[in-house]
Amino acid sequence: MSNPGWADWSAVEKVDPELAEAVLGEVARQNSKLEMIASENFSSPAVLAALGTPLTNKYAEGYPGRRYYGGCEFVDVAESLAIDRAKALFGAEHVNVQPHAGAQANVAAYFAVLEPGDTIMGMSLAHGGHLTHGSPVSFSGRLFRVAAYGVRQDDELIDLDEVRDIAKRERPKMIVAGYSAYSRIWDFAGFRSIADEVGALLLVDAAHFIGLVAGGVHPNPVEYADIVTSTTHKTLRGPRGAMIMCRQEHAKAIDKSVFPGWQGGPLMHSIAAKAVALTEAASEEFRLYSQQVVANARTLAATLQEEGLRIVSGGTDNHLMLVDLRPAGVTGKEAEARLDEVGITVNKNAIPYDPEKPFVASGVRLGTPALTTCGMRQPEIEEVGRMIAGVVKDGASESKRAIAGRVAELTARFKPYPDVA
Ligand code: DSN
Repeated sequence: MSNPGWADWSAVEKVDPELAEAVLGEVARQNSKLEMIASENFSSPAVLAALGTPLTNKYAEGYPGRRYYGGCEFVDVAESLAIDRAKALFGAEHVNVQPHAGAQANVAAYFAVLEPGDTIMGMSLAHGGHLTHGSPVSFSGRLFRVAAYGVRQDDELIDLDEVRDIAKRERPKMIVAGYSAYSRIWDFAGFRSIADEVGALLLVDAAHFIGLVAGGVHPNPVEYADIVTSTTHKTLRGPRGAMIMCRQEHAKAIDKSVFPGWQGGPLMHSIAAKAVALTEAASEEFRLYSQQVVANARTLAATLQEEGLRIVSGGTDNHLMLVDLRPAGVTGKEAEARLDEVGITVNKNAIPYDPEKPFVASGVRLGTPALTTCGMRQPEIEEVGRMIAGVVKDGASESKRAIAGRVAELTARFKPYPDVA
């Protein structure tokens, strides 16, 4: 097996061949399937290399220049680079790059400015929000009083008047904007003005679309929100992890809430990899990449519509879409399984006002960040769209075999890690 350039495989193979086999199996899977889960991406060899460094060994509770451990001079450089790059890229007054993941960023951000029992307003999970935006099964729904908003039934868009009405009635201390399954540009200015009207803070969870902001193809929530939380591994294409950006007035509270409030030692290898990803995200190459992500999503949505499938809200402005499979008479669960059989990886997803249970769901969520990283452009994406529609509409073994063959041809040309044998 060849060395991919970002890891010394021989060491892993020697010490733990069983684990090495699992890792290589996963890399081979990523290289040989069409990855269409909207929240996934393929980080670069430089990001992966940073993750695999001895920075993982270092304890560094505290922040650059103010640590509870000695020997932090180099990890201070890594963390300061990540902070400064995020500030410059997004125009943020303050950045904390220590949250281990998106949910941890949200819990730390909420507790920086709220007390248990306070009211938050977030988009309901069933309409495209996230578990941490107030779902009863997450800390957010258990520790806070929740007033949820959603999308209109007729056009499946957020109704700002309804959001305003709920906000006036429920008087939330904080409004959470952001999504994990909404395909339209969010009206940050509208949410800001509602928050101001009712005296609420505005938190934007930008986990899904922050890479599009970096690439200049999406409005920047930092200009509108008091606090912006984000993952670093989705459209931003960095390591698995998260960060929080905020106005200076919340800086101390955010930092205290992350550490010592909710986390212990920061993952310094991951923070180093965030620094690398942020420098990549500031590049011209990344700007072109982000434009292509959005162009590819538009092509995919249009292709599926031509094939008779319904796209929730009629289309997409970002990197993802929800496909209503009811016109094809298939559930999300069935479509996910069929697509998996031909080498296309997606997730079933509830659509707004879904008559099915979430584990069955009437839709699938599709995204273009990962395939765009592999170099696919509109012609390939159009073909992928036709294959998806083909599998969804016709589950016969023969047609699935033909499509699986074509998937194999495409993935042979468009791989995330072509150097891994
Ligand atoms: N799991 C992420 C997603 O798929 O959108 C959200 O946490």
